[in-house]
Amino acid sequence: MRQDADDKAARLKADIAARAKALGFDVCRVTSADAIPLAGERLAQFLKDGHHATMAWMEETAERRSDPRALWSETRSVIMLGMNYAPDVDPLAHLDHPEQGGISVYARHRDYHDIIKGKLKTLAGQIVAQARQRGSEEAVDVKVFVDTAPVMEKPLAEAAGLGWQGKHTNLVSRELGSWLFLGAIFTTLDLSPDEPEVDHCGSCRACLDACPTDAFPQPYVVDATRCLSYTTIELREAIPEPLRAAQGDRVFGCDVCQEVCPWNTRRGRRRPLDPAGLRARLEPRPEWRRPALAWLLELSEDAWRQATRRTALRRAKYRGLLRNALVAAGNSGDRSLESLVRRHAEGDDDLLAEHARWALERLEEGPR
Ligand code: B12
Ligand code: SF4
Ligand code: SF4
Repeated sequence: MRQDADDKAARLKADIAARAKALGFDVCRVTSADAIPLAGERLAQFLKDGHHATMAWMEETAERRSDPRALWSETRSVIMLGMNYAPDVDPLAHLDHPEQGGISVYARHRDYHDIIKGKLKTLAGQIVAQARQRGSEEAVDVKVFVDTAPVMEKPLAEAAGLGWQGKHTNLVSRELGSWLFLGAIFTTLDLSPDEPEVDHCGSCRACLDACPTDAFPQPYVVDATRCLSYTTIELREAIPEPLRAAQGDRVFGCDVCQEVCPWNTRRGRRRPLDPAGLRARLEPRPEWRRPALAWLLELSEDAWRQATRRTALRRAKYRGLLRNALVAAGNSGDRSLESLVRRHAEGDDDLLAEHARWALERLEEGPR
């Protein structure tokens, strides 16, 4: 009897994994709802240290974020999914083109939230339908999450064995590296948990040493107040002056700690071909591979709205992108940008004018 039940459970899990694969996920594993006992404590310390900067929503949702059962008390199992988005070109190739803006790999194509959420919903629907077909006595319920919900996706993914949280805090998979979007399905189903992954960073500290702003107060902890991903995407105010030079050419997000990680570079990782046409959906939009700073500095709000339609780039807002482009222009050493920068220095937006004045001074200092 017991053997029968175990066989059934194993078949169910294998079926979910096969469906996930068919939908374009590269990895799908399971953990239990109580699998991250340390995460809440560590989140509390992160918040206490002010590492969340102005992201007040992290503090407001801390309790629900710390434990899947606090978010949804009926959760029994958590299905964690990963989708590889490795760039198709060397992400470090941009270093020779300071007149162009750097856009993080994750934001160059259609918004991953939409792509992954759609696929999670499809998979969740299939799981419920399958349970019904099996004549499950209890109704099976599911909830899907990607990024924006109060869910600690990285610790859950580590517990499910998708990878481990590297010293840069991102989840690294031995097979796929860290260019991996994460998504979660919480369910009332009792699924047997997979083995967690262990840390494979060893003595490496490449990400810690390469961070341009020294944003790691200690390995495995990021201080968002110093992280360029935060300052260029989440921060709505002025970019702190001491971080501006270190921003380099970046106008949206930062990938340095991932670019240098040997688990991404050693084996020339590429996105595996997938059966669900994902490759086309994750194809970078040409205008966002390496946008010219001159183009960005002239972009009207309407043109920005058009160009960022259905991309994650919207998160920085129009003004944020211009602010970032002004900093990158200041760092470019390209004096042909001066007249465009000056227009912003003379404009009515105080935030942009101040960044433009900084950029002009930096350009006037000449080549570095
Ligand atoms: C808030 C947030 C940010 C913030 C804060 C970053 C951070 N590290 O927390 C900012 C805006 C800076 C950010 C940046 C980025 N983000 Co972000 N972000 C999130 C979000 C919404 C929540 C993360 C969170 O809970 N942070 C709170 C801290 C406390 O949690 P934590 O990082 O897991 O911290 C753990 C460690 O510090 C560890 N720890 C603490 N002390 C110690 C000590 C030891 C010894 C050990 C072993 C561990 C340890 O314990 C903590 C809990 O487990 C998640 C989505 C989600 N809902 O989970 C996406 C997410 C983490 N982001 C993602 C991405 C892609 C990025 C960027 C790469 C984007 C970019 N290119 O610009 C950068 C990477 C920067 C970096 N090095 O982290 C992906 C990561 C995918 C992956 N493979 O891991 C996620 C999962 C979104 C997604 N669904 O795909 N992000
Ligand atoms: S994303 Fe960039 S700034 Fe942020 S921690 Fe990584 S290397 Fe540092
Ligand atoms: S660069 Fe090194 S220390 Fe950082 S996550 Fe990768 S393996 Fe770990």
